[in-house]
Amino acid sequence: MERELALEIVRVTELAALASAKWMGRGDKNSADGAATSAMRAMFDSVSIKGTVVIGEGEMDEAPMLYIGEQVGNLEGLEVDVAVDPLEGTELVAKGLNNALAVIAIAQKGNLLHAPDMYMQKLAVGPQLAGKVSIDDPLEITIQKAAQYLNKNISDLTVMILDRPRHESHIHTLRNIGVRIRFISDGDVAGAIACAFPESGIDLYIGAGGAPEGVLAAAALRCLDGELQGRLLPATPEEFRRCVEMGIEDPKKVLTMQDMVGGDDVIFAATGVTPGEFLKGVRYFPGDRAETHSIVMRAKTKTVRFIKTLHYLPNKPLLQAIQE
Ligand code: VTB
Repeated sequence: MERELALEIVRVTELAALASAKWMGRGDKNSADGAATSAMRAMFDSVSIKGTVVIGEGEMDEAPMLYIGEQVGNLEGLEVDVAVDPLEGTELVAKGLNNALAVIAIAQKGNLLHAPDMYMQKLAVGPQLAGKVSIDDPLEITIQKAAQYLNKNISDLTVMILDRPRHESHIHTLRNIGVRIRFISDGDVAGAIACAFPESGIDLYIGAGGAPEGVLAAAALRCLDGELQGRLLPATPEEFRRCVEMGIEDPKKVLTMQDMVGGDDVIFAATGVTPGEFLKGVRYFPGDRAETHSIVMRAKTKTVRFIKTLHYLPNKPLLQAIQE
């Protein structure tokens, strides 16, 4: 993939973040999501790709735009798979809580897993633990290995997990072992990626969250030398069938990084909507200015760029069109 694409993509996540940030704390997650989605869709038109959405806002008949199968980009460039979450953490924005992101991953056609909209059991780690732990191990063993390879006391390890009743047994185990826990209410893409940034203080991310979010986090972790292992959790025969229809022959198998993000390259971009572990949120300044913080990276070159952008809002016609 051409490296220029990385900078084109980050402009798309920036606009989605700017659009949804207007809704922070206003208790309306649907409007926040709608604004991000419209902005992302509109901005994609200027990107030089022939993209097909493989992870998006829903099925063709469920979502008005950025639905699975939709063509995006100027349709002249390279044929790519596009995974989007215009607003990862709609509830976070509605409540003004941390870790909401606008996210895109792009890979050459056929290389991103078409993850069905269901839960995925996840284990995410940073570079020091990549290849050293297994989602098949009991949690106690994983924690012991993490302590050993990170050269930390078990009581100094920090595990991040979504605060959900379905994680009761994990939480019970973690408390018995005596590790520290950081609960999040939403936003497991940011949570999983945080493991690759030592300054976040997160050593492991575990638990069941959205499968599409798992693929997005895996794309980021490929660029950062981290790892995410996943296992789909089809809850009904219907969900099981859906996995098979989407080309996942054995829905219960462990999904490796290569299963989720194949090929030799992937581009990942995210812009912070609310403040987070590794990105600041959108902030507004006098004179119609707004600042965004983004990360954009490529698996092939492993370049990780943090981009701080000062936008002049009156010069953003696409944004204004959405807000009217
Ligand atoms: C996570 C999280 C998302 O959904 O995937 C979570 O990353 C899991 O679903 O931000 P439940 O809310 O059903 O537990 C979100 O919180 C929302 O998509």
